[in-house]
Amino acid sequence: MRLSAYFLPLLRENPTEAQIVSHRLMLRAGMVRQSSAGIYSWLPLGFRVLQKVEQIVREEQDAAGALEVLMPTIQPAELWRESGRYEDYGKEMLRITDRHEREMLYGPTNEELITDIFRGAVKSYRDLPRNLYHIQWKFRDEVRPRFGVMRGREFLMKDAYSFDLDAKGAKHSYNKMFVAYLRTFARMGLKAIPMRADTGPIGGDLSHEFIILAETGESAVFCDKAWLQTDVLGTDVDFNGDLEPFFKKWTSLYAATEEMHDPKACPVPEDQLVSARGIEVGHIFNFGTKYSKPMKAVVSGPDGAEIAVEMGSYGIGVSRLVGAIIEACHDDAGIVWPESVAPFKVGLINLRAGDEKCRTAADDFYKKLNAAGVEVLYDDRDESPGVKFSAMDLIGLPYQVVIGPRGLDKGVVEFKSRRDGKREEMSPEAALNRLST
Ligand code: 5CA
Repeated sequence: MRLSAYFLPLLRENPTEAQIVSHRLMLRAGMVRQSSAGIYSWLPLGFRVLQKVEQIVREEQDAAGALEVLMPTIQPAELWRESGRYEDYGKEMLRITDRHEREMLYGPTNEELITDIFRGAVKSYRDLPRNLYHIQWKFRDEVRPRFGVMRGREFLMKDAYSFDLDAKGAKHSYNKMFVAYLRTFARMGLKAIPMRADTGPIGGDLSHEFIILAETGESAVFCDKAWLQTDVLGTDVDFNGDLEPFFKKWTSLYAATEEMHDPKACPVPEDQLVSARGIEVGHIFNFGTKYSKPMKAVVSGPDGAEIAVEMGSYGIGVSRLVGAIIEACHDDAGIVWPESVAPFKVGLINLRAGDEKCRTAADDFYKKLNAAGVEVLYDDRDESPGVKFSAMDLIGLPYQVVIGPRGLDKGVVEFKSRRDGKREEMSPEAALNRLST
């Protein structure tokens, strides 16, 4: 992509409305713009990151055996009356009336709708277990939308729903998602710690939040100091095998959210306990028959008797993750994207757009990167080197290749790694090689 033809409205100054670094950087780097409180448009650069995050989430859900669907954003109120949550949800739910005076709502979550789909289609225990997920916009009329996409009113969520015949099967489904989450966040370069959590309006008794430690996090959390040195799971897993050992291993070290932490009953001695703040990027729930019973989502068991299915639901804050990754990955100059979610892998800078030799060399290098399938943002604008360098540092692509007249005379380009700032001179071929692997 040529920057001269791109839509990247960068801001020089820190926007005053942004209180935390990720919000500031997302606005300054031209990733998002607010349309009204807690509601954002995603501009080209931000949208690319959102899609990368979404794709990692999708691949790991698929690997764990979940099946992707797409449910609508607008749901009928009747379904929520069946589960009893229509009144419970209160002002957080955006209620809509259509032209026929039918009560509708913009979905804050999808337990009711998926249960309705399931009960209409599945009648026998032979069709279990199943896990269905979608990645769809949600609306919650939060009292205090803040911190940009971190606590939005409209936000993108991955929500999965599992259906099992019995509690044992449901725990296995829970474990699958638990392990898939560890892998998902690790792939984004994040350390997300699974913590025992309260179930709130979703319900149930077994629940974990996945928390990234960050000073700007909204949740107060407590964990064993050893977590700070513990790496999260990044290896391949056989999802059909026994996952209980994984679950046990990653829950053996103490970690709990404020609501679940009782200082008097805490098993960790005070000097070994970390009290910190964290960002909740995922939340999983096992709630048994809370929805299947009132909504009559039943199957016939092996002996013909009706059984209410055991359910769980599993959420990931896809749009929140974009902010969370920036909170974890930035420096004074701007964002430092992990390669897996970077909007482009490399920024190509032509130092002298007006110089024929530089332009030919940079155009040629750009063509070769494209041919090799390397995602590149090419700064071909007629701007000063300082402007180009600070723009590239701000948007945080993992690598930069700088082509200028002095280097060209020596037959070299400059290769810079954004993370450590290390610069090396090398031939264009060597730089191409480095980027193609
Ligand atoms: N039905 C369940 C699981 S699918 C559910 O809705 N869980 S949740 O309420 O915990 O939300 C799932 C995830 O969505 C959270 O872990 C969080 O990462 C994200 N999320 C929740 N509210 C917001 C919000 N206002 N803005 C951005 N992300 C949010």
